[in-house]
Parts: sequence; C-alpha cells; structure tokens
Amino acid sequence: MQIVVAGQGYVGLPLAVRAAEVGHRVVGYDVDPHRVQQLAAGQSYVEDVASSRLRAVLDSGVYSATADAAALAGFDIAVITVPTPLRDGVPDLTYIESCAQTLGEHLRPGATVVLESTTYPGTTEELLLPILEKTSGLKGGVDFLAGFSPERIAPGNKRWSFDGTPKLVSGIDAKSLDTIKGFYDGIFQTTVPVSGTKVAELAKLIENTFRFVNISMVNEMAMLAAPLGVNIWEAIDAAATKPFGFTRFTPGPGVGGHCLPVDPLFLSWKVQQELGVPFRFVELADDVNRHMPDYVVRRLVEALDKRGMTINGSRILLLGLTYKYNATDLRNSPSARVAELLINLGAEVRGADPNIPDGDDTKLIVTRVDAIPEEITASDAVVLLMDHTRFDLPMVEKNAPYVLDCRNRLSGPNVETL
Ligand code: SAJ
Repeated sequence: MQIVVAGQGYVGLPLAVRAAEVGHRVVGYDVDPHRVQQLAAGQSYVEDVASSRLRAVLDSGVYSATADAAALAGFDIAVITVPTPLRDGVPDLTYIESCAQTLGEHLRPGATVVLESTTYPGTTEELLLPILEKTSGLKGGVDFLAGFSPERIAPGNKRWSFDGTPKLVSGIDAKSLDTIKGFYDGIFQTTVPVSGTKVAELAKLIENTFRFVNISMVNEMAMLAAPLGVNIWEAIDAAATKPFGFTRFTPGPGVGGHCLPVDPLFLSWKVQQELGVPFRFVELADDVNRHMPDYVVRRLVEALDKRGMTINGSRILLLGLTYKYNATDLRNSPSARVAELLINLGAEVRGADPNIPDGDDTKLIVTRVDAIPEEITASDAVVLLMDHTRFDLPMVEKNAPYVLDCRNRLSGPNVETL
C-alpha cells in the first residue's frame, strides 16, 4: 500500500523504514528540510534505525523522504507521529493540527489516518477527525477511516525490539479498527485491538504515569531514607527479591526526557479541564520530581559544609548531563536544574558528558569538559548524575575529593549516595 508517515523522528522513522521493508511504498514526510536532506542522503539520526537499513529502502525505491506535501497525494494509510509537547503545563497539539490540515488536503475516499502521537483521551475523535473532515469535505467512518495506536518505542532496549513490542490498535469504528489492525499486523508481531480510541489514548498515558509516579515515589523514599540512616538502594534491592507484585525503580536526580515528565501532565490537564478536579498522584509526583535537583544540591551543600567549604566559589563537576543512562538527549534533563541552582549559589560548574552530540553544546549552561583525571582532581566535588558506560568510574572514584553518587555506582570514603 501507499503509506505516509508524517513526522520522521524517533517514532516515525523506525515505523516508516519497517513499513517499507515489509513491502509498502512509504513516504516519510517531515517539515524539517534539514532532516529530509539527511534522510534522502541515507543518514539516519535515530538510534534504532541503522543508516544501512535506511539506504537499502531508499535504493530499492520503497522509501522516500520529503518536506513537500504534494508528495502525500494518493496515500492509502497516513500515520501521524509528530511531537506533542507541553507548553507551560498545557498540551500543545498544534503539530497534530497542522499535520491533520495537510493530510486532509490530500485525503481521498477509502484512505485511513492513524494518530500515534501521545495525547489525552478524546484527541483522535474530537480534534483530529473534525480537522480531517473540514479540510477534505469527506466524512470520517463513511468516506475515510481513522484511529489511534500509541507508540511504545524504547530506544536502545535490547529486550523489546520495535516490532517485538505489542502494539495497541483502535479505530473510530469497526471498519477502521479492522483496517488499522491489518496494517500493523503486517509490521508488529503482536497487535492488541481495544474497543475505542479513547481506551488506547488513555492506556498509553497510564503506562507512563505508572512509571513516573513510581519513580517519584522512590525518589521521595530516598529523601526520607537518608536521614533515617537507611541505604535506599539496598532496601530497594531487598524489596525486589519479592518475585511478584513489585516493580523495581531506582532513585535519581530527577525524571527527565520528553515522555515521563510530560505524558502524565497531559492526563492531569485533561482531568482538570473536563472534571474540574486535580489528578493528585500526578501533581504530587510532579512536585517531588521538580524538587529532586534541589535535594541533590542540598546534599552537596551539606557535604561541602562538613569539609569546611561553602558552595559559593567552589568548583563542581557534573558527570552525565543527558536525561538518562547512555542517552544522547538533553530534553528535560535534571542536570540543567542542578547546574542552575549551583550557579545561583555562586559555584563554578563544569559538566562532562561524552554522549551529547556536538551540535547540542549550545544548550548547556555549564562549561563542557571531558571527564579526565585532571578535571576530577581539580574539582571540590563531583556529582555523578548519569552513570554512562563511557565514564571511567573507577578513575572517578579514585581521584575525586568527594562524589555525590546519584546512581549508586561508586564506593569509598569520599563517596556518598543519594
Ligand atoms: N529513571 C529513574 N529511575 C528509574 C527509571 C528511570 O530515575 O528507575 C529516570 C531516568 O533517569 C530518566 C527518566 O526516569 O531521567 C525516564 O527514564 P525511562 O527509563 O522511563 O526512559 P524514557 O523516558 O526514554 O521512557 C521511554 C518510555 N517509552 C515510551 O513512552 C514508549 C517508557 O514507557 C519506557 O518504559 C522507557 O522508554 C524504557 O523502558 O526504555
């Protein structure tokens, strides 16, 4: 079939390439001409899509990348995989809206549109469908089909591959569900049909809200265990020996990324809008999460104080600036807030992270350095925020005058954990 995947980011590109590999003719549409240029040149920028795979589907003519909407004409199925950020706590669905406008202008009878972008329940039928109908003059469920299928991509996850992860599928009606399920059955090993688009929209938010709330809970436990003189890491590992009814999460400097700190707030925003009541678990988890950097800094101030030093004028080295272990992404990383708090207290803050793409240097508010012995020994304190495998942790442990270890990877008289 003729497939359009609108949005060629970490969600859209893997889907587009996989759909092409299983035999569809795929147009990867993205409004960013630089991205399109890279794709057309066979250069993948997504971790789980090797450039060799991209070049193979380009060379065989089953995939093409474009920023030209005219190339969307005649699609059988269009999948929307555009970002859905929060703007000051409010869901920003403008990317979905503009994408729907563009697709609506090329929508023809018998075609199908699937939304994959994470969003609050009701978006598919109350926002996407009306735009498609208005711009195409066609009727959803009559002239064209539509549905929602959330993405479950876990970049770098070796256990669950792109097509090995069960895929929720839904439709605005039975025919839409049947068609959408059929499309994804050709790509994913397992598809899970649900009764309606709102179920699929909410399921996705439940998945990440569960994760966010539980990580925030262990973060709060870390703050409570320390003054109680209990090693939170040992206590969690002990709890994890329970073979049922427990999911192991570990404390850290804060939950970052563009999923977990964002998705749950889509839900709490919608609940507040529609029902006029707060989603208390999310609000509390968000509050705990926002204050983790403050807790990290407080622990650092206390540690320096014990050594007769003040944070003002101290030289602090942050190790691991991206949002999670081995990630390259800086979005919503707790390191930014930790650095801001330290700078406001008069510290000289440097940061080391071998995973940050050179182009992203400009986003840093710290002086970027390498995690070399000279930097470690010259610091008054080191904070291990993310324990990337590319760090030489034994060297850090040996040379640092003091380390606040947010990942429980180091030991020694100069090391304290969260
Ligand atoms: N984090 C902790 N402690 C934990 C787990 C994570 O502090 O025990 C922190 C990380 O350092 C990071 C943040 O939480 O700052 C998010 O980490 P994550 O492992 O949840 O990774 P993400 O943000 O890439 O989440 C994505 C999600 N995938 C989708 O939404 C499709 C999430 O549902 C997945 O579970 C996760 O990937 C994954 O497992 O890789």
